[in-house]
Amino acid sequence: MPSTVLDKNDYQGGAKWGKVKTEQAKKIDEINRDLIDAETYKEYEDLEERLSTFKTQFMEYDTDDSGDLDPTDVAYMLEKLGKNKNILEIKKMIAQVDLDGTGTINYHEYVQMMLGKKNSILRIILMFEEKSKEKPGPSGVAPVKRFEDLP
Ligand SMILES: [Ca+2]
Repeated sequence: MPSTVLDKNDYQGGAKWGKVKTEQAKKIDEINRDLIDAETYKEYEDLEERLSTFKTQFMEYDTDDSGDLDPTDVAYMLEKLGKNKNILEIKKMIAQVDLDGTGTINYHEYVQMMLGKKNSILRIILMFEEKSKEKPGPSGVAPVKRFEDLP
């Protein structure tokens, strides 16, 4: 029987995986603190809350903890939001927010995408998702969201 090989594709847990996740969280916390200090987005009164949401989202979608959202991560994200896109569409979406041209979205670019002036398809999809979470509808019947209506 072959011995268990621990490589970077083993995401099933364990101390190693936990450590990477913790490091990522720390890094993002630092960036968030800097962003709050820098006052770049001071027009957002609830900036701290927003950044904390972005952190959770980003870490959830960064499935391999690389610190960047690559096309695979974005495909996963869109799938979770109920929007399946092909790789070409995904690459186009990334290109809209990929400021340094790496073909991936780092945390800075993610925040810029969500809070910056420029609009993008990904931002619209994510904003839409956030809104639908905000109001669950006390009567139990939430309005039907039509993802097909999005670009
Ligand atoms: Ca990038």
